Amino acid sequence: MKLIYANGACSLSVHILLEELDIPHEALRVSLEDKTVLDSYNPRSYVPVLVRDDGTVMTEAISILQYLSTVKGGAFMPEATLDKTKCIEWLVFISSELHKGLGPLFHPDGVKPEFEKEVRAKYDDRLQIIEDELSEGHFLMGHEYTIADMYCLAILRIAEHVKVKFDAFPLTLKYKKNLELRNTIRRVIEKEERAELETRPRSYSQRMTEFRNHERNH
Ligand SMILES: N[C@@H](CCC(=O)N[C@@H](CS)C(=O)NCC(=O)O)C(=O)O
Repeated sequence: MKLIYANGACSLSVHILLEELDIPHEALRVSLEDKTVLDSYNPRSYVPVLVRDDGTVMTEAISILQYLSTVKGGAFMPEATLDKTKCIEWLVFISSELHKGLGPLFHPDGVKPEFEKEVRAKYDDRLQIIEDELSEGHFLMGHEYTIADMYCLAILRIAEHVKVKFDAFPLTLKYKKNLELRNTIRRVIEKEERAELETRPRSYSQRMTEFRNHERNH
C-alpha cells in the first residue's frame, strides 16, 4: 500500500492507523504548494490518498480510516452497533465541523477581523463539545482508543497551527498531549517531519499497471 500525505495535515490520522495496525506501506510526503506529485495521484488535489497494491485509489480520510479498520477485523473501532455508530458520529463531526471549520483561517489573503472573530468563537463552541466529552474518559469513546482519536489529534494539531487557543479547554489540551506521547504517534510525527518531499509524479505506466491489476481483480 502507498499513503500520500503532507506533513502536518489530516493525513496524519491514516499514517498513524497504518502504523498502529502494522500494515506494510510506503509513505510518500508531498507538497501542498507545488501539487504536481499530489495531483498525479489524486485529481481532487488533496491528501490523504491511499493506493492499494492492486491500484485502487482511495480518498477521504473517514472512508480510508474505516476501510483499514475493516480489513483488520474492525480494529480501533468499537464492536457494538451503537458504539460504532457513535464513533462514526465523531468522525463526521471532526471532518465537517472541526476540520472544515478551520477553512476560513487558511485564506491566503486573511479574512476581515470581525469574520475571524466569529469563526474563532464558533470554533470554541465546537471545542467545548470535545471538552465535555473528555470529562467522561481519556478518549472520545470513553476508555477505548479509536480511529476517531487519531483523526481528532490530526485536526487539533492543524488548529494549533492556525493559532487556536486551548487555554479554555484543559482536558482537550491534555488529551492532545497524551496522544502525542504515545510511542506510535510520536514515531509517525517524527517520521513525517524528517521525510524528504517526493518529487516523482505517478507515471502513466505506473497508473496503467495498477489499473490492469485492479481490473484483473474485479
Ligand atoms: N475531503 C477530504 C479533505 C482533505 C483535506 O482537506 N486535506 C487538506 C490537508 S488537511 C489538503 O490536502 N488540502 C490541500 C488543498 O485543499 O489545497 C478528506 O476529508 O479527506
